[in-house]
Amino acid sequence: MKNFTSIKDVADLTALVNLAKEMKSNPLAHRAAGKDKTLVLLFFNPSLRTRLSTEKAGLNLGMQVISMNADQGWTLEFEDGAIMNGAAAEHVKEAAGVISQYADVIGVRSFPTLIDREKDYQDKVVYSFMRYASVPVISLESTIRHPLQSLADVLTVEEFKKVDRPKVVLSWGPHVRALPQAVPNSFVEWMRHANVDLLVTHPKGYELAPEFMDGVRVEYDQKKAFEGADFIYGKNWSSYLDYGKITNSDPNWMITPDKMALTNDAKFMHCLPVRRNVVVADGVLDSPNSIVLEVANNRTYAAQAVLKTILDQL
Ligand code: AN0
Ligand code: CP
Repeated sequence: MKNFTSIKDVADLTALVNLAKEMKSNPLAHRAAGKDKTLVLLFFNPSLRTRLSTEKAGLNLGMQVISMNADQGWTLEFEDGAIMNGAAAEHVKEAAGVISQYADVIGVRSFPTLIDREKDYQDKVVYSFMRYASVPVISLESTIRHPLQSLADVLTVEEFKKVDRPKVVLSWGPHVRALPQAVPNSFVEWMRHANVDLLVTHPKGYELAPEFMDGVRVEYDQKKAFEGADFIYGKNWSSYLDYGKITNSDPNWMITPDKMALTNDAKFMHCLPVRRNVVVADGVLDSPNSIVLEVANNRTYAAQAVLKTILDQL
């Protein structure tokens, strides 16, 4: 694994999940792996979980960790051949090259514009860093994917499943703001490589990009989708078809205890942050079946497995 931006960078998912389990059982066992190595994390957008869990993963491996908020006052140019007489003070060619002088591994978070679909789906920020950095790059949630989240999601399902091939339902829920499709895109991309029966439910108009959904089952009746589910994964996303728009905010799509009662005593998962009583009702988040904090805990070990794999190859 040179870089980590999608499932395509993973040679053996089972082996990576097993490594994450091993990290969880003894988080400080590999402190020598990252000795004298520096992890630099760049955040073009805010983060609570990704920032703290990836920092902690690096620290657990003995790395030195530097995080930088890159969301204000530092505008980069990403276009080849640009005449830089606008707002951007620096080209990613120099920026990625310079950071590579200080870092052994670089992490980058960059959200979509949700305005220009074609441009967003080129995932330019993370791929530009990969192209111009001379050290490995990991995605801390790119424009269209969130692989560290998805690895933690696969690990969590693996830990909590009661049957060999559980029914996992990704359910859209309403939200007041337009959110990226990165988490659901990635969730689908990873779960179809895991041993699960995957079903996606959302209102008409919220279909995800065909490049992620090819062959994945969709059920437009949320209640029907919940029947017999072993895991419900709640998440809002904005429309891909009417790009970046909120085309439906029907409160009847909120995930409620009544709907959870239709499942096979399903565990409830969410990547967080979550808006209570908008996406998901208190009664679900506060129930014993909610494992949202365990998902967040697993973010550390997902990141630690990825960093360990990369460090071993430096
Ligand atoms: C972000 C998103 O939906 O992609 C981050 C979640 C991991 N969520 C918000 O901005 C609320
Ligand atoms: N789940 C997740 O990535 O959360 P943050 O946006 O807080 O990092």
